[in-house]
Amino acid sequence: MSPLVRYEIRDRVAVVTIDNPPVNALSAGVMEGISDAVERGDDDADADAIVLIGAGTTFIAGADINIFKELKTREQSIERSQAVHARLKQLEDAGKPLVAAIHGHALGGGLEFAMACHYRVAVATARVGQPEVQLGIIPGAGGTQRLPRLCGVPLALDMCTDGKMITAARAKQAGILDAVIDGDLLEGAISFARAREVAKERRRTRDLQDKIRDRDAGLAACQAIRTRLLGVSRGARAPFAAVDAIEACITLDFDAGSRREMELFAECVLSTESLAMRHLFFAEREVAKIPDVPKDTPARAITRAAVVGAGTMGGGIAMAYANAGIPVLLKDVDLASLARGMSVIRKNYESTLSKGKITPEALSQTLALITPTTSYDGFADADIVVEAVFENLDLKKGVFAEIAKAARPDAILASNTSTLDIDEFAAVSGRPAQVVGHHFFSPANVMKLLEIVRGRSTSKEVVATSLKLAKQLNKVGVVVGNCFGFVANRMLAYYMREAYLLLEEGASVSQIDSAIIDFGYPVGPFGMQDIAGIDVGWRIRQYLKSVGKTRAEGPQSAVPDRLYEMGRYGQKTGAGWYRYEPGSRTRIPDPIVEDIAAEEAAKRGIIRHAISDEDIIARIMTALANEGAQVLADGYAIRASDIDVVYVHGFGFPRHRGGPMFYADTVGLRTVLARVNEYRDQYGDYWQPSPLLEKLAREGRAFHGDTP
Ligand code: T1G
Ligand code: NAD
Repeated sequence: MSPLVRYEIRDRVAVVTIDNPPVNALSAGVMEGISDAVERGDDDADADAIVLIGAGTTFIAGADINIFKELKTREQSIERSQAVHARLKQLEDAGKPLVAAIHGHALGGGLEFAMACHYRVAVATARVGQPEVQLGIIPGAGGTQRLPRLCGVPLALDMCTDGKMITAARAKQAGILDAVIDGDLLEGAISFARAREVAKERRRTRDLQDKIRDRDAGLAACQAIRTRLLGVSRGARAPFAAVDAIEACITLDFDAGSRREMELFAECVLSTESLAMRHLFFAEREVAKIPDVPKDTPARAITRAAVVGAGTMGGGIAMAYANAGIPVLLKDVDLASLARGMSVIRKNYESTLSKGKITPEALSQTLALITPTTSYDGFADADIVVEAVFENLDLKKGVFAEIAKAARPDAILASNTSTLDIDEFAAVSGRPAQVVGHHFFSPANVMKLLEIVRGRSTSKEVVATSLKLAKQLNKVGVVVGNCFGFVANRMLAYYMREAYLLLEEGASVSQIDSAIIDFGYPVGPFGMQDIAGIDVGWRIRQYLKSVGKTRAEGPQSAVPDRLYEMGRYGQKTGAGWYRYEPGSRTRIPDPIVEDIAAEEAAKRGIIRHAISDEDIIARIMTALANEGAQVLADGYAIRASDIDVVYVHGFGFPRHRGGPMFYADTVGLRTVLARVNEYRDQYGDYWQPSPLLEKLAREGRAFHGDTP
């Protein structure tokens, strides 16, 4: 018997317990251990039924994701799938009632094992799901064949294409679960199993037909979801493969459908898309591991907050706190600015309400957690104060001096600055250990990324508290160093430089944005700047000019400054790189911008020419990777994978491409280096390869260890 699977008899029921911490993943030996134990229970004269349960906090969180990197060929993958399918059939063929008892999560292979059992019971807090598409694969252990048989085609399609978990109540209602247990799960499962034994009931999921019988309705549901996916998958293949597999469940018998699933699984698991998404799965867990901040570093509880500046960001940040149930003061200079800020907040909540994503009661309760104010009264009760006023060094230093007086001595003082030096604020605060950057991304109540900017004196407790707070705010916290623009905006400067120059050289605003959207981003560089505000970038450039710096080496396009001077700040002024009808966020190309680009190109003696989408992507992604390498070499990011997490959660870099550093690895660093050198020769010395890029390319290595 595998040490990861225990066997005992309780009340004439064989209890098979999976014990593979932390999440009972189906690592090597676990699957074998389960089927051996079930076989033993089937033969055990002291057992009338069998219960499968997980030790610790969860049932089974699925296959061990680490295993997939061992799969190198289609044949190897199919062979492995055939072995898994055979084990699940063996479970299904057990002679005694076999009941899965679920707590925590039954995900992926975990739910597939449960569906191969005759019955499934769970506690009310359990969650079940097929999240495989979030790893660029599809269910590979019969999930696309058994799930529709239990809950019908439409729900199976939703679960296998969005990968989201559903509650036990929903799963019971849908027929995935047979009972929700109040009280002790094991006791409940044992009495459930015994009752089945008495009734001589044993139900094989693969024999069920009722919910897949209506072939036309099933096929129609598949077509409908394919159409919907076209609008949201952003180029990812796995969701469509999941639909193909479920379609096979409708059109073929169980064995042929399973075979089709194995083939589609093999295609997905060997894809770069899946490599990229598995890379991100682990990268998103690595970001919380800070080499010099041990896991047991005390993190303080954040129960009350205050935000200074009720503009685009301050308002969103206050919403993020309120959404997490944390009361927050929101201060601005005067009532007019405050009213403007609060009306944007109210409008955002009303739009969420109109989408049915919040109830009227929850809306008013959440909104009530935000207290607008024009004074610092009450700031002494806050565990954290976040500054989000205009991007101006002197203004922010003044505000930091004020909040340092108003806030409790142990309160954390955070700045949402996009680019400025955190140590400057620490110096005026009189408590540098409490000062940290909390760089949210616009819209702050939506974007998942929180760049945690560590100043020279920021304490480990403040770093640990910031990481814990990020989770509390449902954000992904990434600890970065304190350089100009930190990680996200420092690299963004090169992304935008190339976008501006490509525009001057002949590509249009919408061509560049569509190329980036086809690559998989939700919005292109110009559409994004219209959301964030062209004025924010202008303020940063003004500050840099005042200190004799630029954001990125090389030619500085004057187009964005000219738009600023025309009062075109983007969505907030109805025009920016695009035009917007009043009250609409639909981007309308504006020839005025193209004319300005042509004028500026002429001033710089540029002969405008047609540019391909491939060249646009190559230029922009090469600029990102090269500067990313420099950020790593300078030590402002702990790992290359942290940069990937920053770009996926901060700017919507497509998950199925893994992030800018992972994507560069898939292109090959020798190719990336060759491009940097080619661009230097073609466009100028401002293109300089990062020494780290040169070194890794020379050694045939990648940013993430061995080449993917
Ligand atoms: N394989 C390997 N390691 C895993 C793992 C898995 N499936 N799930 C979690 N871990 C590790 C994780 O890296 C972390 O490690 C630790 O466990 C705690 O995780 C055949 C093909 C269950 C909701 O996609 O969604 O089944 O960082 O920090 O926040 O059809 O983990 O501590 O070293 O995330 O409490 C499908 C993945 C697999 C579920 C718990 N299953 N896991 O969240 O803890 S494919 C999934 C999760 C499959 C079949 C197919 C979450 C969780 P470390 P954590 P958490
Ligand atoms: P904004 O212009 O929309 O809002 C700034 C607000 O600060 C205004 O309401 C203003 O009245 C208020 N303010 C100014 N001085 C103040 C003071 N002394 N006390 C209280 N309130 C004061 O700007 P924004 O886009 O919200 O940017 C705010 C900060 O967030 C900047 O540092 C910016 O760089 C940073 N940031 C912006 C974005 C973005 O996409 N807009 C993203 C991340 C970070």
